[in-house]
Amino acid sequence: MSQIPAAGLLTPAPTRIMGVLNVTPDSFSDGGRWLDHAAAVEHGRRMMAEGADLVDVGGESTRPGSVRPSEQEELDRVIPVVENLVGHGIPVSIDTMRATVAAAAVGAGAALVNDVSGGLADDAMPSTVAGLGVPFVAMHWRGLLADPQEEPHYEDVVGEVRDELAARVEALVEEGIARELVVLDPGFGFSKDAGHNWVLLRGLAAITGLGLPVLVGTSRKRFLGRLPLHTAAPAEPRTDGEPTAPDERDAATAATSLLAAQAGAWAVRVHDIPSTRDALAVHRLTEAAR
Ligand code: PMM
Repeated sequence: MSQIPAAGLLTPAPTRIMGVLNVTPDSFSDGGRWLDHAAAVEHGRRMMAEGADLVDVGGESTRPGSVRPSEQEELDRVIPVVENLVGHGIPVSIDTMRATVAAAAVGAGAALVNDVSGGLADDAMPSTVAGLGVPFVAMHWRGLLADPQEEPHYEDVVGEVRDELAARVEALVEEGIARELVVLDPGFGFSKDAGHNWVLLRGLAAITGLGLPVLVGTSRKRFLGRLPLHTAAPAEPRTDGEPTAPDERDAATAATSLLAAQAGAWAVRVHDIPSTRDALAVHRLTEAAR
């Protein structure tokens, strides 16, 4: 099975675009839309045509309260889609917390494993990925370790996320994953409230400063749904009214993509490709202007 070489995938600038493809009934933004395999593949191909660099295929929603699919259900959702996209020459990452799913997806040609638990949900994940020899995205999420109802608490969210990710890297390397294949993700919205997300976005350079590639996933997340309605309004998120619908958050997402690129992120994980593609082009052209 053809695979995109890891080295090519992880080269630093310019910031890459990872297109989100959730083959789930219940993801918060695109749940249910791509459960049909043909529609999922079509959407993956469209995102590539629009400017994505790789497609992140996931079969499990992490939305609070969602019921985990069985391992077989997850495999049935994602593997045919991975196979088909790879068959079209598309670089694919597999978004999973299960080692068996990661191994099957890489067997089907996926080039990267993206684990929102950072390898903590399944004891077999680190050694499995070490054996597969593909890059591994370790995302920061305390939710698996703490009571999910518990409010996230940080004295210094940037410093604590940085230090916890750095410790995760050491643990993963200890389990056999090559350091140069680890990608870090601060985990926007995962055991972080809106205030934490804004501070983390401002402090992203501390995460990229760890010297490993960084993936940023802010796309359509709730903290982008309550922006002030007027520039003269206080620079604080609104607390009144309904948040905007997830697909109305793409302009805000594109702005975060620009900030991520400025902070040196390796890639951004987004639902809407054109808005982020243009934001990243603005960044690149400004950087190159003389
Ligand atoms: N967010 C979601 C799912 N997977 N993976 C990484 N690495 N980073 C993220 O921020 C992340 C992720 C949840 O969002 P979705 O429902 O839009 O997929």
